[in-house]
Amino acid sequence: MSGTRAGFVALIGEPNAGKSTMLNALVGAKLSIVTHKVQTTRGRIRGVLNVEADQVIFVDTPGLFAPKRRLDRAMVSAAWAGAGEADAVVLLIDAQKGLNGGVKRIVEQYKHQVSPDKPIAIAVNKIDKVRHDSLLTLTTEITELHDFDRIFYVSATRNDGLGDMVEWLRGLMPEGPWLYPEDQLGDASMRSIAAEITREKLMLRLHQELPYQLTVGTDNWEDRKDGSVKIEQTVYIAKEGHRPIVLGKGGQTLKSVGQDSRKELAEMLEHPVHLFLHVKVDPRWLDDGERYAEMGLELPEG
Ligand SMILES: Nc1nc2c(ncn2[C@@H]2O[C@H](COP(=O)(O)OP(=O)(O)OP(=O)(O)O)[C@@H](O)[C@H]2O)c(=O)[nH]1
Ligand SMILES: [Mg+2]
Repeated sequence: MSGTRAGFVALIGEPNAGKSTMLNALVGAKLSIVTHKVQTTRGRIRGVLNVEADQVIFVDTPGLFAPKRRLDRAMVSAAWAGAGEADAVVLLIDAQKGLNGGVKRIVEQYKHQVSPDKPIAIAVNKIDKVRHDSLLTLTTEITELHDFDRIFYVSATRNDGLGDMVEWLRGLMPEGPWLYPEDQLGDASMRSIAAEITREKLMLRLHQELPYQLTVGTDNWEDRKDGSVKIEQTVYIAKEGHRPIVLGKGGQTLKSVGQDSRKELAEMLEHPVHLFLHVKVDPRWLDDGERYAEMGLELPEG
């Protein structure tokens, strides 16, 4: 195809703004996990959208917040790297929260970290949750805060308003050959998507700090002759004391996590799935480069 364009658009914003929901809606597939909790996404996740001759590669990023722990720092620097590498940036905000301190800090940091020539739009997300007259005041505040190239009002869960945003972004992509084949939706391996799905189910079942002190890796993947898939995964936890909570009474918690994950994986793969979850205490996983690499992150200096 001649006259093609291809480029990257980073989706950035506070934790829970709806970046992963938007990525999945844009691509029409669940590539990135979503929960109602903050700091769900840990690495950069690419999703590819082809419209006519244009290929727009969206990059979902971890939420931007004031990082404390080592893992948090790795996540936040991955998000800024995503913005730095992209051809255009979309800053998502939650319409219900408006321009809170977190968003203002992101805009300040953005001015220092990212070239002023880079196109940036703000996407006011979750407009299904607010009265539309409240958006008038918000629009004035946004205009005063920064000279955004565009403001979009969207609902990622309802796939509302995303079409206009895509139209604008397409035109910003550099001319050149496509970077992914036409039928490829993303770049994450099935092993890593499967680990993320199990982590999503753990995040939904477990409370307080626990979801932030565990990670999941896929150890083994076997396509069997009978058409089924055998997947073995390890849930790494930081403390022996977390084991009984992750397992639950009589192993019930881990069992239902496994059932939920297996069900979703079977639907996604369109094959029966046998999922085996192991729990391993590794007090050092939060400092282990291999675990970071599995999430597409770099281990920051201690
Ligand atoms: N009502 C409503 N909820 C939304 C919308 N978009 C996302 N959500 C919800 O907001 C929550 C957070 O969504 P995510 O997509 O995980 O947010 P995120 O920005 O990726 O969060 P992190 O990965 O933690 O940075 C989930 O419960 C979503 O269902 C929307 O347009 N409307
Ligand atoms: Mg996310």
